[in-house]
Amino acid sequence: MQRTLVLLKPDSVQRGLLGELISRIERRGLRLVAMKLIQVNETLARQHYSDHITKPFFPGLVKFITSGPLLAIVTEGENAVKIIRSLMGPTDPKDAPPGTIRGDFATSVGPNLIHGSDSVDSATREISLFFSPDEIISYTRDIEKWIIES
Ligand code: IDP
Ligand code: MG
Repeated sequence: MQRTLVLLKPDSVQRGLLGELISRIERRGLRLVAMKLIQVNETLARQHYSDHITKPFFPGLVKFITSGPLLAIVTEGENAVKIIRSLMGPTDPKDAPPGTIRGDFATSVGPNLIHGSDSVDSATREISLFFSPDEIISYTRDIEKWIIES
């Protein structure tokens, strides 16, 4: 069982896509175990995107992610990290196939709607930036008793 951090970025809020995007995560079978609408400040933005600090797009990325409220979500389930990454599609929406979130709703690599942690280690780090342990509420769904370990 894995947890991963999803951010529905300020463009998702602005475009009224929160329900659509939450629905895609939920109906895929991942559980929403924490969720909050927040306005990210510059300190948190810089910590969250610290891997990209040397990239030319970093200042623009920090401006964008702090430009308005976003919805932060912790989602949990089998292979949650990879499943969210595949629901998102590639970083640049012009390479994202239809059926993915970026392939269905985005055109530009900046405002590309959604963040998902890229590994289990990143997920642990990023979740702890956005949520305290007591804000995460684990539960199971009855269907999960049929998961067969390989
Ligand atoms: P990811 O969101 O698919 O994991 P990353 O490479 O981690 O992609 O980049 C983080 C975010 O930085 C992207 O989602 C996008 O918003 C922004 N970004 C990445 N590459 C570029 C670029 O070349 N130009 C502008 N923004 C970029
Ligand atoms: Mg990334």
